[in-house]
Amino acid sequence: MNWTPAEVERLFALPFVDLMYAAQQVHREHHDAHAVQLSTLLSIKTGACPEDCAYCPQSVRYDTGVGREALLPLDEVRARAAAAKAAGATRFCMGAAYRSPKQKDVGKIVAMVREVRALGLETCATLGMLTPAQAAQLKEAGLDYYNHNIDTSEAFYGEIITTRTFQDRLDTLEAVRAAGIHVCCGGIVGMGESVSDRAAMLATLANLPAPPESVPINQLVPMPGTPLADAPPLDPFDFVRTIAVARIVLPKATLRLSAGREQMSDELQALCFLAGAGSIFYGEKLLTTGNPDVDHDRGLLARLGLMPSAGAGKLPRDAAA
Ligand code: SAM
Ligand code: DTB
Ligand code: SF4
Repeated sequence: MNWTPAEVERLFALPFVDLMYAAQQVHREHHDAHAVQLSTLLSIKTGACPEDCAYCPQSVRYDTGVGREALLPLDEVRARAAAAKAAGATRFCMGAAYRSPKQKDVGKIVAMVREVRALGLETCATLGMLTPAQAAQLKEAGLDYYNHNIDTSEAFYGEIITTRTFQDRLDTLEAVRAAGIHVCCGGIVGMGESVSDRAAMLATLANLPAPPESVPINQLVPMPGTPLADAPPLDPFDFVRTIAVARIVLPKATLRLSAGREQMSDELQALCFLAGAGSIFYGEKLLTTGNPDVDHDRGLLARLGLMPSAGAGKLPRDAAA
C-alpha cells in the first residue's frame, strides 16, 4: 500500500492509546505476538570510517575514542558466531565501518558468510554501499539479509550526512533487492528530527518497490565527540509511537528494537513489544556500544511471556520450499 507522508504523520498524531490499539491489531494479524527474534551483532571492521554520519562514533572525523581495528580473522568470526548461536541467537549480523567495501575484503567477507551459515545461523551483513556485482557475490555465498539504513527523511538527511546522498542509499538497497537478498533497512529516532521527518522516513520505507523484510528502529545513543553528543533526549513515548506507526505502515516487516535499549527501562521495552517490535539485538555489545546482558534479556522476555523465535536458519523462502 502507498502511504503519503501526510497520512503517516496523521498516525503519529493519534491519541497514544488509539495508535497502540491499531498497531496491536496489525501486529497480531501478521505476526506471532509472543515471538521475539534474536540477532547478534559483531563489528568485523571497526573505526576510521571516511563518512561523516553525525551520530556515529566510528567516523574518522570525530574524536570519540573508538580505535581503528582491521578486518577480523575468519577464525575469530566463526568463534563469535558459534558463541552467539549457543546463547540462543538465530541471526548473526556482521558490521563493518566502510563507506563501501574494497573488493579484496569482499572475498574475505564471503568466506565469513559461508562459515556462519554453515553453523546454521541466518546471516546478515552491513558494509556500506555495494555495487550490483558485490551484492550478487554475497548472495552467492548465502547472505540472507543486508542491512543498509536510510536513517532519516530525505529532507533531514543532509543535516546528518554530507558524504553520500539519500539516493546513494536507495541505489544500494536496489542492488541488494535485485540480487535476491532480504533487505534490512530502518533508521534512527532522536537526532533532532521532526515528527514529519519520522513520518517521511517511514513512508519512504513503506513505498519502496518491495518494502524491507526487516526494519531496525534505533534510538540515538549520543556518543561523546560526535556532533550529536548533546542531542536533547527523546520523549520515550515518541520512540514507542515510531514503532507503532512503523507497525501499521509496514505490516509484514519484522521490526527490530535496536540501538538505545541499554538506556531504556524494562517497562519502555514492554511498550515497544506491544507496539509491534518483534526482534532485538541480543548480546552484550552492539558494534562499539553496550547492549543489555543476555541474562537480563532472557529474564525480560520470560517476565513478559515472550518466546525467542526458533529461527535456526529457516527463512520465509526456505519454509515455503
Ligand atoms: N557503515 C555501514 C553503514 O553505514 O551502512 C554499516 C554500519 S553503521 C554503524 C549501521 C547503522 O548503525 C547506521 O546506519 C545507524 O543507523 C546505526 N548507528 C550508528 N551509530 C549509532 C548511534 N550512535 N545511535 C544509534 N544508531 C546508530
Ligand atoms: C542497525 O540499524 N543498528 C545496528 C545495526 N543496524 C548494524 C548498529 C547500532 C550501532 C550503535 C552504535 C555502536 O554500537 O557503535
Ligand atoms: Fe561509517 Fe557507517 Fe558510521 Fe556512517 S554509520 S560513519 S558509514 S560506520
